[in-house]
Amino acid sequence: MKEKFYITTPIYYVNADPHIGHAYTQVAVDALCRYHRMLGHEVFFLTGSDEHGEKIEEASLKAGFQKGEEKRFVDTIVSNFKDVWKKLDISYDNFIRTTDARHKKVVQDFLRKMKEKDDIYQGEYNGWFCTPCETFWTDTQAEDELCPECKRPLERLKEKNYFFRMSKYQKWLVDYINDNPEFVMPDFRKNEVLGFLKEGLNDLCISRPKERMSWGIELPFDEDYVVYVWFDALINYASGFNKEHSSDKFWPADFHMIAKDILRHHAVYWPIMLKSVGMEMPKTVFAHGWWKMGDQKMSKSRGNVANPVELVEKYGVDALRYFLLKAISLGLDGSFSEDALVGIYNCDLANDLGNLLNRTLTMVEKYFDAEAPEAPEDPVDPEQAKRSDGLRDAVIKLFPRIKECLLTPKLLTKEALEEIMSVVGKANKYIEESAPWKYAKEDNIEAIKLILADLLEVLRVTAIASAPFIPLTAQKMWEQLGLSGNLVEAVNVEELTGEKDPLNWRKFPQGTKVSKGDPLFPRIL
Ligand code: ME8
Repeated sequence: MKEKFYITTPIYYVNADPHIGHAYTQVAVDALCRYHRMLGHEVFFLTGSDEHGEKIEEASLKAGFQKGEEKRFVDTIVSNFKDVWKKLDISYDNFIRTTDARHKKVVQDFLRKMKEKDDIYQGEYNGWFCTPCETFWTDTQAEDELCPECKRPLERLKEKNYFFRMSKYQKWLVDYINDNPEFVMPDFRKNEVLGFLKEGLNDLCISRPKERMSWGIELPFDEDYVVYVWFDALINYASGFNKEHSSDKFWPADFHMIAKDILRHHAVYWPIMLKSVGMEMPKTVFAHGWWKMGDQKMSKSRGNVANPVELVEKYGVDALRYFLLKAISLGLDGSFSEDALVGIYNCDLANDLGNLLNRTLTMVEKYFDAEAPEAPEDPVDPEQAKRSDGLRDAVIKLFPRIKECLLTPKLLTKEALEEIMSVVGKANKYIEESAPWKYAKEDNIEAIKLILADLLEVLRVTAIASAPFIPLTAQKMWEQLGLSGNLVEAVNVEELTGEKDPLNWRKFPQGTKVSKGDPLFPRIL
């Protein structure tokens, strides 16, 4: 049976268009999915939109829609989100909307089960609420009446509501997190969650009286209330995980990718909700860091955002994808600047990767009439043979290294790209040190054959290795190398995993006609 891999992104609030923070999560998950698909795994990639709650209701009114017309408002924003994901080449399998009828039914089923178990009761909520974060806070947490998360003013709420008995599960959750070290990643986030749990866990207010806020899913046991938006939203992972909605082979999720701002919801509320209804736990909740503008979090409601579509139009989709994944280690924060993007573009993509392809193919055209040469069997000269062996040693380690970076809950995407670029850098250095032009002057064609056979092999391996991250570029490389068909379909899984033949070397088909095209990444001046 094929190995399955079910991964999710947060479902984003559709109160404004996405910025590069959202693009970041999408691109990281997309790269990981593409890698798993190349390994032959059966992947299910779920993304979507979070459409209920006060924040959306407010945005709808602000955009000029009447009360009751929220669905029309969210429809416009959802279609913008889908357009942006298309421009970023995001290969999701399903886009769940919390206004979907099926989702509503699953949410109500969850609530019914919890109520039957006596995990839901009625009481009075008297505390603080942050509308931009859609989050409740206690008196001790709400220092100066400001949201501890976003530092904006809180609203005081005192009303009759329904509560979820989270406190009952506190000890269970602490034990679960301690017993499952890969449940919350990176490690330092796990400690944060355990620290939060130490403070004691309050029951969670999970309803809103309709007379105050009606844009939500009705409670199945009280028509005067709608469900708190987070309770509704988290259940998307259970309602949207199968295209046909008929089989549960993907459950539980292998990976919930989120950012650190919503860690508590995913590492505390969500597992307790699942425990309450008797469902299996997700394997890993991974919280990445924030993209900031200066020292402030980039945020839709603050409006201090960088627009991914404008960046794609200016620099190309793979330049943005590459930058997002290479600029910061997944898990840490980073400051966005267009200068940094241009810097990484020129250095890695134009000077190193694009240039390696271009100069290699130029030489294949010049010395071998564009036909890939065969490497000579006997060493041409000891120095050159040594250089060639050095390059081979770097190349054969590449796929195993990428596997170590990507098939771990540590998820080292930046480090995987560094591995690829290190091989590209070595190949460029190999050209400088081997100086094929000198061999040309000496008419030593065998030496040039060796150099170019090596370089073509590096480029073949590099194209495969970079396909999850920069898929369009990888395919363009493949085509310029003269390799036929779709790169992903041509990939040999055993080669990727190194299981049968760990020696990925000299697989480039000799005699292939290369066809140099436009530079992959023209230098930005
Ligand atoms: O929280 N840096 O939706 P949301 C990095 N609807 N990532 C960022 C980011 C930034 N500056 N800003 C946003 C919600 N993100 C809920 C989720 S899930 C059941 C419900 C990304 O629109 C990051 O993935 O505020 C973060 O977790 C998510 O967008 C929050 O999106």
